[in-house]
Amino acid sequence: MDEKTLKQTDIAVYKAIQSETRREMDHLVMIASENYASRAVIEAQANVMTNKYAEGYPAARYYGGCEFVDEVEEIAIKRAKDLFKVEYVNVQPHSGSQANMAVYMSFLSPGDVILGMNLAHGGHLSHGSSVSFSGMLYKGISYGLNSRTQLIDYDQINDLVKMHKPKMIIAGASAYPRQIDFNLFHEIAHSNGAYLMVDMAHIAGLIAANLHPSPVGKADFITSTTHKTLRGPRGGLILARKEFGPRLNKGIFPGIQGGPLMHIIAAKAVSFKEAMTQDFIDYQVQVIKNAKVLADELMRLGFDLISGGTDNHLLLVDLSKMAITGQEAEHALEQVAIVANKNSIPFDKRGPRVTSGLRLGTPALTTRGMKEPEMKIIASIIKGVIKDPGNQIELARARNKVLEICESYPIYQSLMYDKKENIQ
Ligand code: DSN
Repeated sequence: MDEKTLKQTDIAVYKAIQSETRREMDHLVMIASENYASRAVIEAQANVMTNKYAEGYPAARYYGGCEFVDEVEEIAIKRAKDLFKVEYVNVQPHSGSQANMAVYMSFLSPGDVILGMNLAHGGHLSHGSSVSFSGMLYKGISYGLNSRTQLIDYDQINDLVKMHKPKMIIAGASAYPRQIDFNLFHEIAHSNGAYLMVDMAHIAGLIAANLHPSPVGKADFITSTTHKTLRGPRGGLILARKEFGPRLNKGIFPGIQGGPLMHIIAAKAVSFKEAMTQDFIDYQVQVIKNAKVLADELMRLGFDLISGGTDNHLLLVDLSKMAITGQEAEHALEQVAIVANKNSIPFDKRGPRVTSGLRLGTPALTTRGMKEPEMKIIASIIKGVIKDPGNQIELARARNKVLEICESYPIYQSLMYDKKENIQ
């Protein structure tokens, strides 16, 4: 076989990957759902298991030659069970949305009512939004935050449950900076005969490190992604009690997926091993400390934050009283190599493409080793940029400062194929 390198085979893709590696090195990644997977995780997903068809489950496949992919899937399942202390795990979902879809397809019928968090209040598309399969196939009702406390309104959830009798209640969020009370969700679901699904995608790493209460034992079904705070490869995960296993397995395959991505499952296994270490716990402790310092510093500099702070890895800046939209803030920050995302805030008067909010997260910065002092510096850069986004001199100064920080906390140097190469 003619073994050509990627560079020889496809220079365009090679260059794009080099440029992305460089971008991830010299930007401050503050998108709350992103992280830097370890070199071991990245190596594990670039392997020959991408070649293997393995429809079915370990020791019960529809293809021959599965002995080694069986090994990898069994390792991944065992590690995830140990990590989250749960009876059943499915590591095959290609994404968080696929994991959610498999749960719905396994336990709901089209037209059933589901109650999830409003997208504009921090929920996720796949929790019943009308533009997602979840709101097209099922009747999505949504709860939100209390307008005064800006915390999840559990009284409203109780009222909505009584009124709409959902078959499933969904807890979990993409832009909620506080702890979620899974006990209360469990009580409401249990006393009203509804299933409880927790989508822990954002906080899976914090839960694995015991820094956020676990939904295990409270929720009937738990779904997650593996690439956010959990810091694994891009993918999904389902956890549940053993009794639900057979239906959930069928829900994923043959229900909504064909062959599992065995190379990604190998990388998931590696990330679960990493998540069982003291280093990982220390990392998650620092993620939360960094978020708190960033929040306190931004508030000291005059910013409003939804709920007045954070308990987890993210914060949501309320720009509604400032002369800038979420979209403009995202764009201005990008000019100085800070990557974040605009986000709707509760009761936002602007649409989802513009928004009045900015979501900021600390998982990726913390992976690079940044701590409280850097958070203070970054808060002051953000203030300078957002308060005066048209000041080109200030923007250039801020960009240099960001580069300096990035150089002091290097990442992925060993992944640059050719460090000297000039990438256009
Ligand atoms: N899109 C993800 C996020 O950014 O939060 C959620 O799946």
